[in-house]
Amino acid sequence: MEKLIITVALNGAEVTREQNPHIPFTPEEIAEDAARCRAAGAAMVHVHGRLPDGTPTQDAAVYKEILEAIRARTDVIVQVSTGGAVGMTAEERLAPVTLRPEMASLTTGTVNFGSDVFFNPPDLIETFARTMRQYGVVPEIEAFDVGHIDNALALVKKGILDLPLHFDFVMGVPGGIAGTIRNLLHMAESLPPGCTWSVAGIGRAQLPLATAAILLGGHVRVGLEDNIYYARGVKATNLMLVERIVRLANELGREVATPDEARRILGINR
Ligand code: KMH
Ligand code: ZN
Repeated sequence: MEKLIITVALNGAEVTREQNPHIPFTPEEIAEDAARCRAAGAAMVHVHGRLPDGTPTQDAAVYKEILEAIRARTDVIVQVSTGGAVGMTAEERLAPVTLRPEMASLTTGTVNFGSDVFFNPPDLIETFARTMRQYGVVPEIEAFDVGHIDNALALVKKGILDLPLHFDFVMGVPGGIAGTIRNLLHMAESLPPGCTWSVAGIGRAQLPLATAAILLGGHVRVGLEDNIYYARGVKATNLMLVERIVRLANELGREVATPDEARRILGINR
């Protein structure tokens, strides 16, 4: 089995300080959290731009500061979000890709998102994929449901995406696929040979799905974007969530990948 890539989704676009006071907003806060999580075993961070008051932003200038602050502290892989926040325009969402980060998220389908809709029509997905290719950015396919895998594979057939792809199964969003082990098996078994995957379990689905991924040879995404609790009634920090996955991996006999080992597994050339 390949070593385990731990991704930490540090801040997201939706979580507020009222929900969890540890959520990083500024480039400095994000970079400090990234460095702490890297030291604990994370190989990659998935980041969203925020203004100092927490307002989500896809402004390239903000992402530039985030990338520079992280790179000044640590060698972790930085994956920018192109999901942004619900309601942002496609142009807004795509802006950070022009900075040529190592990776960017690419959601390959529309999904209900709580009481909102996370809108990803076919032309948006194709434009995002082509732009990532143009800027040499490796996509991470965010599949909120099993059909999103098929949508990504259809783009492979059209020559817009290349195999092998790396997928992140986002499971347990109200409106997307439920966060069950049976569904995880179905998602993993739906990939062509050579593709890699991680799972981002939302809320209480995070721990069981992460544990299953460690055992199945998948990879794991944790972090406050997806889950604000460590246990019932106990607010998490990103570091606590990463440290728990490292302990589990150690107990279960799966070695943890460094950022450079993760680059090799994911085909990222720095
Ligand atoms: N904020 C969500 C609507 C991504 O980062 O690519 C979408 C999201 C996905 O977070
Ligand atoms: Zn995100």
